[in-house]
Amino acid sequence: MERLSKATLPGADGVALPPAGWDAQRTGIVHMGIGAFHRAHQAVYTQDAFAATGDDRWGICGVTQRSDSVRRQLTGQDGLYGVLERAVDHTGVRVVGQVREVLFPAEQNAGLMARIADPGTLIITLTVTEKGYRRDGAGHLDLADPAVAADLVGGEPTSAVGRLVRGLQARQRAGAEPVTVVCCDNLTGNGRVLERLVGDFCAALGDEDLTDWIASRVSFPCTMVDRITPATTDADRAMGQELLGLRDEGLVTAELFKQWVIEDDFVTERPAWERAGVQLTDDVEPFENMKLRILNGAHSTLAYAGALRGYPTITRTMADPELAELAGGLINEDVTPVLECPPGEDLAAYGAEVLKRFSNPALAHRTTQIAMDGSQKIPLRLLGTIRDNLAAGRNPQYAIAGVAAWMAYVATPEAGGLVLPLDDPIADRLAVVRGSKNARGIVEALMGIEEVFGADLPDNGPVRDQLVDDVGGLLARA
Ligand code: CS2
Repeated sequence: MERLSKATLPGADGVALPPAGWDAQRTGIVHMGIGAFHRAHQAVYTQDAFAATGDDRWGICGVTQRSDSVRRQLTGQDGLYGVLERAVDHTGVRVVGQVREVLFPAEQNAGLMARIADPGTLIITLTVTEKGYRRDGAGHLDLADPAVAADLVGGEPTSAVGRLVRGLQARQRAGAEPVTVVCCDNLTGNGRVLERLVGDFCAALGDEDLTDWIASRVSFPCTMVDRITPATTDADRAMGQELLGLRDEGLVTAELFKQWVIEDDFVTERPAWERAGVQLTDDVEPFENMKLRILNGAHSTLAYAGALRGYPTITRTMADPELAELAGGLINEDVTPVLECPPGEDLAAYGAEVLKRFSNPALAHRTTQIAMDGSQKIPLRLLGTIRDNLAAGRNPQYAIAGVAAWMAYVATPEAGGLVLPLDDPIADRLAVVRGSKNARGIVEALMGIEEVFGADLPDNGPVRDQLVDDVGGLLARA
């Protein structure tokens, strides 16, 4: 079968094509971490803004992190790929042509530095995952991390923050104009977090000129990003092929829903993203907390609890009434009562919609995919809810059950025929409880990890006791 490309661009039913002129766009955005999420989210919004305005300055230069697979997938297709959109009553493909270039920094570091320094580049966006920021327990850049330490010495950078700062340094030296850096990862106050890490890197370099240049010429707006984008399966690829009539090696799969809220803090021009449905606001934090605590909190809880019952997907987990009730209880009893409602949102409706999205039978979102990197996700997704409830004199039993599910998952190598991989940046430290059946021992060992639980929670007897009960119950069943 022929491959998707400019020459073979299809016109089949159910396939939406990129707007005319897609391939003549200039590059105005550098995106670090070009995985499936970026291609299904920011790239789609940017293409829609191009379709609405004809402003052709916002082609994307995608930067891979560790492997060159996305470069291989897209360069053989003139940058084109399909987004397979799947809902109960809708299946369609949108072809995206917004990514005009893909760089693999391990081989093209000079190209990346030049791209960031280029005056045509006005925006740098990032999706490098929670762990990609390499923070220490206090939220600062982990200077002891080997990649960070090496990036500070010099040579070709390999960490996300190292690449970004070395690129900004090249931009400063080239005398280029300001640039806006937009963090699109699921972190509370993501823009502030990244700004601080960049500051830490510059301070460690001892480069005061660069620090001053960044303070006066770079802004770091916060964002909330949302679209469920499971890893593409063989069935998705077969469906994409059928709809396109072509082979697409870059196909990504997503739900129809998408949301992007951006703090309106740009020191440069930007695409007219609001024409594509992006919400620009002065304060993103309430949106971020809503999304992290309701959607991601329930997602992680379902992933661990579902995997412990041998369920491979979130949809299968939601079909178990006990676990659907656990997610509903978390959202309605623990999260929303202590959450600030963002302007224009309705928390109850948002929560109900999230549960519906999780039940989408057309998506096969693997529980073990969401289970990855729990030590990085649990604090943002569940522990804030626990702390806010305790401060309000409430007992967050569902959020505690979610944390217990993570702990039981960490201790359980296999459940109901499903292998539960321990994929986490601190896997070696978590592994001490792997295979243990001693609930109290597991809870005490894991609660002792300060960068996850802080100094306050391990001292909370009632929380610890409930965790021990819950973990014991889960292990007895698994
Ligand atoms: C998921 C998220 O993998 C995970 O941890 O919870 O990727 C989730 O699908 C997205 O944040 C949805 O916007």
